[in-house]
Amino acid sequence: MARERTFALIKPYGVQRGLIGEILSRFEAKGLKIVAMKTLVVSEDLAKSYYSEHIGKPFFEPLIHYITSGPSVAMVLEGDEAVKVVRKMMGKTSPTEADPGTIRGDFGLQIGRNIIHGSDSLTSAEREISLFFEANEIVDFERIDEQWLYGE
Ligand code: IDP
Ligand code: MG
Repeated sequence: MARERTFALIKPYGVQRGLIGEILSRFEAKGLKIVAMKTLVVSEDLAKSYYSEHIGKPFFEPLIHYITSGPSVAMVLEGDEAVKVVRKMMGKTSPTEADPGTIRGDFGLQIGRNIIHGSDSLTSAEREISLFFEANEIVDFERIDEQWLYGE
């Protein structure tokens, strides 16, 4: 299994609905390491680069409007197969299809008001991490429970 870093963003409605702590505690309890994190209001320029894969789709403009509408919390999460693990913990894109027990399945109803984003591949993770963080904002450290999480 490969140790990976992935990018996650608690979107404006997740912040406004007071779900930052709930979401972070799920990631921490899973064993993922939060190696970088910040609160920011995503600018229009950043939003357009971040969601460039969706340019031209009918939901692109509303998505940009939503993501820039208030503070978000950006983070880099590290752990074995972190990209896949975070996607599974988030659940399907549509909150009405996402399974109970997943973040989207538990805390929302509308696809246009998703409360969280997670990178869909290692390539996207690298791209998104570099859009939101400078290299010196990402911290290498060991959690005290790592030998219990990963073995020797
Ligand atoms: P993902 O967030 O599960 O990776 P993407 O297809 O990358 O899903 O879509 C990015 C975001 O765009 C979604 O989180 C959602 O907020 C929004 N979105 C995707 N599809 C639709 C749609 O059909 N209608 C409205 N918003 C959508
Ligand atoms: Mg996506």
